[in-house]
Amino acid sequence: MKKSIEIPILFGSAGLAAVGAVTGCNSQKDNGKRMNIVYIMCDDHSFQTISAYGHALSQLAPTPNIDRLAAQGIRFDRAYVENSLSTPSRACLMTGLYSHQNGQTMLSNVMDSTVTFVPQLMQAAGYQTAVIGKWHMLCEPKGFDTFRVLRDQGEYYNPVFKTPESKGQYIREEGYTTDLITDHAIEFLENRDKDKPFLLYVHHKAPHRSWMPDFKYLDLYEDVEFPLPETFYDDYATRGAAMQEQRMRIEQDMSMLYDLKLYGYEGSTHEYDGPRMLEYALGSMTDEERERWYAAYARNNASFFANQDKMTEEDILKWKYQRYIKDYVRVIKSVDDSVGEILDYLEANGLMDNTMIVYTSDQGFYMGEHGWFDKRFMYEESFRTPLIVYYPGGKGGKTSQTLVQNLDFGPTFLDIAGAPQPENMYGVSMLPVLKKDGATPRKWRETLYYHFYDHTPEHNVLRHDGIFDSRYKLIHFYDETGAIPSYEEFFDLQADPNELNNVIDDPKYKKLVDKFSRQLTETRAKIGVTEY
Ligand code: SGN
Ligand code: CA
Repeated sequence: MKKSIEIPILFGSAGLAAVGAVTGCNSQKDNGKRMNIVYIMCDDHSFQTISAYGHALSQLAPTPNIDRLAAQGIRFDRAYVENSLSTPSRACLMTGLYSHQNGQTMLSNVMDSTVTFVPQLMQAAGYQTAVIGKWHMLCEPKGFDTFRVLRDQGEYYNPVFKTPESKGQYIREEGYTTDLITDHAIEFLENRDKDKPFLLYVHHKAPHRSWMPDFKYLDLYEDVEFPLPETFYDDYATRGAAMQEQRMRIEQDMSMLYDLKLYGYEGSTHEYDGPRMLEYALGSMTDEERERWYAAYARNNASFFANQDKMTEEDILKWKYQRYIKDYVRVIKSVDDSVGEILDYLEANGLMDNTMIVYTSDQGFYMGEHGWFDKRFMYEESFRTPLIVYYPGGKGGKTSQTLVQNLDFGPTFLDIAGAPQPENMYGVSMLPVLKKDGATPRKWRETLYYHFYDHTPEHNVLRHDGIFDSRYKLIHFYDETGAIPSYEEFFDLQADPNELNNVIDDPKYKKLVDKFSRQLTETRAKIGVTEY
């Protein structure tokens, strides 16, 4: 892999001290004047499964607590990420920098350890900081008064956590991970230094693959039939090699045992359906839990095995879709409970008047659109992410069409703390938007830049970057090995919200395509992207 270019980092340790001087709050008591921040981020949570967003799926599996937050806050309909994958997205959140700036372009590479983290700047500005849950970066947590982080992706049951006290060791805890993360988040709120404002990141592991629900929800929605998305049978016509060659199809890339828990099924040729991946998923359960688990799925698998001989390929595909969605929304049920518990705590402790609450995900996720699961692409379902923000004093129940990106969290948090935004952060503080109940300020960005790099065999999505302005989207696909020639796609989301019709060669769009190509070139130059 080529090394990303060096960008000077504005704040060294002298800069951190300067932040304290600017805010005047380095060591003084804040007396609760500056706003606290609770940032809740799930892993792979689609907006299609949050009922406040109104999608058909979520109407059958509602999220009353996330909706409760939306009823008091702002639902952003145009919130996007800059690289739709966990580790890069987390690195962007933590540094306020694009992937090519912080070096965390892919899942597996190591980011530049000299880069300043936003929580370091928040600490210097007088905030108490904590992160609880999924960390998923190879570097150590930096800038936190306390942390409790999962190993790698984390386990769904009885996970191991690392804390400052555990001295590099991971220690196993008993319970369902979503609940443990919630309990530890509340523990932090309870035990924090009440003289300081706080920034708490609550990072759920859920609902990441392989979508393992809590026991109490294993039968939930069993009798519900979830509708197929309009693009479920997309034939990928008009679009290029990346779409044809990806490996994210429910039909052939989702495994019957590891992903879909059809234990005892004998027809699988999927590489994940061997003992190694089953151990990966279920290995942290106790023997008794594993028995309960198998018994629950045996009950729900019985009708599949009873009808298997009569099932066509399409019947099997539809069964896979139902099982996938059901397990996914069961996992979401626990996440929604978690949001409810955190809101209850903040309400009961008089914190709602002075705490901003964010609910979001590290990217979007395909719930069968284009026949897919997973993410990575700049197409809407993965590029776009849910974002709901409660900002004290706001009217509540508002929706926002303002174009925002995960790059904006760093600048927003610093703005709330009254700390300056480092020059190398290209994001924009959302504070003016929040203060105006979601309305777009007169001077606001017109386009967003996206860049995905992690072209690995697991889901085989070609590298791509692109520009989007809320209506038109230009995507440039390229292959770092040179085996596939670069090409572009262009979509008009007003005419074609499902992005089925690539109009790159349509003369009607020529002027727009040229304009977007120019903007893409200019943006790359402005922010220092050298690989594309
Ligand atoms: C794992 C998953 C992939 C997923 C990546 C990235 N496979 O490798 O399906 O795309 O994580 O996800 S699994 O067999 O381990 O479940 S991310 O959210 O961390 O970016
Ligand atoms: Ca993720």
